[in-house]
Amino acid sequence: MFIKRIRPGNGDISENDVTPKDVYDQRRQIMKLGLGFGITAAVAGCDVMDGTDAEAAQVKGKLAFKPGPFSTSEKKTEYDAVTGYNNFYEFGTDKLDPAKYAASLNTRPWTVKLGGLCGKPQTLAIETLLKNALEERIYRLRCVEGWSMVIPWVGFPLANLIKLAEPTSKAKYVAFQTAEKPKEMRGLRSNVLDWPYVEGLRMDEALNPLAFLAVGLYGDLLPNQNGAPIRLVVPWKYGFKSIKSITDITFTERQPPTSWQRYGANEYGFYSNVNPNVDHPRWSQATERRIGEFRRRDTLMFNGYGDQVAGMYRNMDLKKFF
Ligand SMILES: Nc1nc2c(c(=O)[nH]1)N[C@H]1C(S)=C(S)[C@@H](COP(=O)(O)O)O[C@H]1N2
Ligand SMILES: [Mo]
Repeated sequence: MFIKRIRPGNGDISENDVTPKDVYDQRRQIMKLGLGFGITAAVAGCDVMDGTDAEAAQVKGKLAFKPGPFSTSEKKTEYDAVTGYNNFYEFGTDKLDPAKYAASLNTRPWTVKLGGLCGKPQTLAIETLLKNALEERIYRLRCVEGWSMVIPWVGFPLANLIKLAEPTSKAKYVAFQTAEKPKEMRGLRSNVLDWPYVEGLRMDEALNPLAFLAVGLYGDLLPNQNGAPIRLVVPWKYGFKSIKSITDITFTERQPPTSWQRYGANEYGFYSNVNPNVDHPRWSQATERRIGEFRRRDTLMFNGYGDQVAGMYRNMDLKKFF
């Protein structure tokens, strides 16, 4: 059986015999997530970890540091820049605000609720999700303001989580929501955006192996300013699609609203694919500044991930669906 193969040492006694039902169910969820995860890791030539205990031990200290299947060998952005220059409007609109103020967010306890059009709606504890984050993937994260970074994320494919919930055939989109905690998020006093922050992907985008949930960076847990305890990363889209501090993932039939579309639909579309040929109404998107570098670089179509993602947009006019 597959699960036994990736979990050597699993005895013949069913865990069901010795474990209370709720703990057993939670462990089964861990194993299911771990199974999908193990397959991805195996493709990358990594060893496959035990589904539970070894991972739990690792999460306490450093998260595993393994290159994932889509890692780049580009020079990484300095840790201090990755964690000191951020956008997270729940803590203010200045790029230095999140590092200053995000410590007030309490990320334990934390759950992520999977719901909407799916056969297995469920709420997962953050601990369950952390135990499955054994893969390092280094991606460029592009932001609409024309800056980019190379970040050694720790995370796992979003598809693994989606498959757990078994979305129905009616589910065409995935909606994401950030925590809304006014006492812990000083930025919520301002109405610069509608709260909570929301985002969305089409189902095929969400299932693309490049889309992932990050729980750490540089081998450690995510700092709050980078979206602790769990955030989305969509490497071929502008930075704002990568929603932080997620509490809800909901499967929908209709295209869900996004915070930046609500802010200005003529400026920010639903798709927001990195596209040097489609300018933002107020600025060119042809070049970007890699944080830590002086000279601007040409921005690459789909942030350089065209081989993985261009097929999803083959019949779409990307000037119209921007
Ligand atoms: N909840 C939430 N998620 C968010 C944002 C935000 O303000 N709130 N900002 C977005 C924008 S505009 C960018 S560019 C990226 C920045 O991610 P980083 O700070 O990890 O580089 O987060 C995105 N996710
Ligand atoms: Mo952004």
